[in-house]
Amino acid sequence: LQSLMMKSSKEAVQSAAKEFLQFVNRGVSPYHVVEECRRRLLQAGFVELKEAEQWDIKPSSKYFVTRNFSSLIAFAVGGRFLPGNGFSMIGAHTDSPCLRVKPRSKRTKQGCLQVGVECYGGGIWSTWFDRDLTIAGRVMVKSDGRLVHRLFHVSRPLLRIPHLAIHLQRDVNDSFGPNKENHLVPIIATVVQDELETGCASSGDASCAANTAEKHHPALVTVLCSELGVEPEALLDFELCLTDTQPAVMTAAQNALIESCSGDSLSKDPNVRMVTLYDNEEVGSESAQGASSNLTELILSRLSASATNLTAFQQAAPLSFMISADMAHAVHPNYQSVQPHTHTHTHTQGPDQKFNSSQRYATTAVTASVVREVAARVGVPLQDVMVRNDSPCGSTIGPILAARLGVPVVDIGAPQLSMHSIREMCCTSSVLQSTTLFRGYLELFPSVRSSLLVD
Ligand SMILES: *[C@@H]1O[C@H](CO)[C@@H](O)[C@H](O)[C@H]1NC(C)=O
Ligand SMILES: *[C@@H]1O[C@H](CO)[C@@H](O)[C@H](O)[C@H]1NC(C)=O
Ligand SMILES: *[C@@H]1O[C@H](CO)[C@@H](O)[C@H](O)[C@H]1NC(C)=O
Ligand SMILES: *[C@@H]1O[C@H](CO)[C@@H](O)[C@H](O)[C@H]1NC(C)=O
Ligand SMILES: CC(=O)N[C@H]1CO[C@H](CO)[C@@H](O)[C@@H]1O
Repeated sequence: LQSLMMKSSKEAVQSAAKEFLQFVNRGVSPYHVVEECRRRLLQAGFVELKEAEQWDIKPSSKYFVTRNFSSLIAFAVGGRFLPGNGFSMIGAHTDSPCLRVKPRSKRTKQGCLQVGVECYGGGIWSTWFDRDLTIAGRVMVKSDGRLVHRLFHVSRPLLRIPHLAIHLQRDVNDSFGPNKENHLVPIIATVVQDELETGCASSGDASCAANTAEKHHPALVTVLCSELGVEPEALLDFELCLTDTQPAVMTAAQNALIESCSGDSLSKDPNVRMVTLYDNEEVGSESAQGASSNLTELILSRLSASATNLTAFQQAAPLSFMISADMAHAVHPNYQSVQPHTHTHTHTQGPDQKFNSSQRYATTAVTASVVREVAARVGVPLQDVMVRNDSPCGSTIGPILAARLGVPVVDIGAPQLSMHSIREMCCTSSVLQSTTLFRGYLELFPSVRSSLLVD
């Protein structure tokens, strides 16, 4: 029996990890992450709402709302929810460090057609060299006089940032610090150049370009237009990320929400179960659709609104809770001497609770205890992580939301290696552990809270 159980749990780990990979491969830009989440939510019976419209929210029902096509908030209303009751929330982000095409990207050097890019977030830029890169994002197209948002993703390789030969930089293995303006400029790959041979030859840069099509090499414009089926004049603007693959921790949170609605626990839930996915975390969260915006506050106050109970929203905050779900640093076997943690931990022994008393992470003794109780009830191991006193410390959306909403928050992360590389690495078991923990939290939080905490 035990070997059978081990086999089935191994299969569950594998299938959760495979599902996750599919999500990662589709979530090539914040817009694609939101589109993929939207597709899965609609499939699971969630109803799409618009911020600008009036809402008629019913108990035991499921909804979602997006902002700027790059942030998304999904929620399932408990059957016993009343204005003033709490919110069981999980927050994560849709963006990741990457190179983005500049608004005027055309560059030509030594007969090479190049695409000027901007660095978004704090990436390990050396990992972007010698990779087959492609482009994904959203394009604003003018169609019948209207502005239309179109998603764009080509799966074949289009661009490459070549390394300089070792013969010309003998110290490359000892020190490789690319200059972000001069060295980090991709060349449009031969695939596209071949396509270009049929059209006109491009040269020069974009300094005197008069329209969108002239700001970029025809090689790039041709790919955009042929994929979208539009003429170059219809291209108004775009936000395009260079991509190989991207991390997408939020899939565990959203799957947990969808799965938590499958039984009958939602009908007895006094809370609203919610997953919030924000854009712009990698650049500080200050934007119309970032965690610092009042998007969350606006949604929570709409759901708490009551004609007879004017302080319902204020009363909901202390009854609510948020898991800020990000990633954490696993101990690197090759760099143990510089490992930043005071607590040893590995990337296989469960999600980390992240602590920093200077509030770089929002975890408190109370929020950590609540999650420990949930984890014990659903059988997921947890680790504790804190950096050394002489090491720098990262941060997340956790402290931002804790401060904005006045809601207790815990920072949790699946341990990973190569954080912010173009190819990050984490243990396959992390996906199922995270989904199980998050689902358990969404289903159990109100009862765990009332059994543990005295109001
Ligand atoms: C939408 O998000 C993108 C990417 O973060 C940003 O560049 C853009 O300015 C945003 N648009 C609006 C209308 O907020
Ligand atoms: C307002 O809502 C809270 C939380 O549900 C409840 O405890 C309180 O009694 C309500 N107040 C009124 C006046 O309905
Ligand atoms: C959101 O921010 C705007 C601008 O600062 C402010 O007018 C509005 O009251 C805020 N809404 C909430 C619910 O905080
Ligand atoms: C906590 O964060 C502060 C601010 O970044 C940092 O100076 C400090 O070293 C961190 N300490 C620990 C133990 O994480
Ligand atoms: C760390 C390392 O292997 N450095 C080597 C990188 O390559 C140059 C050129 O062959 C060597 O001189 C370095 O010792």
